[in-house]
Amino acid sequence: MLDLQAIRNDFPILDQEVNGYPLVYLDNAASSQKPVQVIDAVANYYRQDNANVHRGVHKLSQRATDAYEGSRSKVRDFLHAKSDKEIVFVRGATEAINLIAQSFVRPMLNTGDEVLISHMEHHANIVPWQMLCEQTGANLKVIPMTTIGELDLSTIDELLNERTKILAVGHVSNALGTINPIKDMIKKAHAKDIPVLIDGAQAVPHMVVDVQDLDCDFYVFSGHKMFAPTGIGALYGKQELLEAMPPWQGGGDMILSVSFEHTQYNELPYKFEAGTPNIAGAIGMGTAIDYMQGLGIANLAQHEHELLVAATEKVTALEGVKIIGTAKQKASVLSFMIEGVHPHDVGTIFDQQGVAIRTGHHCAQPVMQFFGIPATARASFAFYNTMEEVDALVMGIKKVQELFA
Ligand code: C6P
Repeated sequence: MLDLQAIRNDFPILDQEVNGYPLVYLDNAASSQKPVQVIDAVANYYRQDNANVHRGVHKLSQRATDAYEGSRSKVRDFLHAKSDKEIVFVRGATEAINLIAQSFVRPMLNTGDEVLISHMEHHANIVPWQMLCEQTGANLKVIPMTTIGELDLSTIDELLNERTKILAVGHVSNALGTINPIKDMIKKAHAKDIPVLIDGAQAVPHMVVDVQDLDCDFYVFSGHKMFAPTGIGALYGKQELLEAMPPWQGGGDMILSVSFEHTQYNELPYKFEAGTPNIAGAIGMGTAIDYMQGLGIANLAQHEHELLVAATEKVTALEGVKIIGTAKQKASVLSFMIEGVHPHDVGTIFDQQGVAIRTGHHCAQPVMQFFGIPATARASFAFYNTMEEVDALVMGIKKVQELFA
């Protein structure tokens, strides 16, 4: 059992009123809130240790380097990766996907080759591949989706073929909440020697992830959705693949030696971390991992599951409301439409009652196109949410219906 009041006390931002109501924050899929432990870790770094990493012999630089590299080890442990060399700090999931597209996939793509994604991807896992296909003459292929928002894997054996150079798929859909059967998909792709990238942006805040058990080649996520600061995230890559890849960006710290004739690149993971990194962000992300692990990620997942089940039951029972995305396996996200009301109006009326949800296409326009809708209203839960907040969601819907009756 989680002590929710104690947990909520760790998140100072939750204790405020918005438009005269207690804030109900249900926009965690867009960005989660930060516990005081993370805020303090970032502040203390700037107060006590601030210096550049890997460069100075002086004490502050050593402390900054230790804290930064300590966070890398925490991410390695969090993902159950083999080695710190497999963890590259990036700005977030978006940057990690672009890095893999340009450094790993681009050199092996020829005209007529294929990149395979799914219909429920976030734009961050569509557009970099589309750009790559335009650059190389390759084709983007899409795994279809069913009307309940599950991947339709009936044609996966044909979609994974000798032309496929990578499968890039989301672990959890941000627009629908669907948990995809990525372990099976990875197995199928590997049977044909096709590497797999998993976009874990919506998974890591909600479940234990074990990249060795999944056997994925690459796994990416953003810190800000898992209680860490913005502007930091991680790319996991199997060491032998990262070793063989060229650097993506050039600059300081990613080199061993430079002359005008030749540059020798640094070893992993520094080869992929050109320039001064987001040191404070990495430290904050390590602290966020400590925080989640301290509470037990499985406990957090269980509580969120109960919130989602309760919210789904209550919203399903309402007349004139349709849930978009009713997959059997879901995490955190409840997307819905209220009959006769544009989702943006829903969001505005919710805000007037202090309830923060996201409305729009959620950077997943192909999902909206599939369902023939412009947008949805989306409530997304984190472990600090309560059953009372589920009730606030239901009340919010009723209020919208009253106003639009
Ligand atoms: N989704 C949402 O409201 P960045 O922007 O790099 O931190 O994360 C991009 C991203 C990639 N994949 C998935 C599955 C995501 O959900 C996101 C971000 C937010 O749903 C903001 S658009």
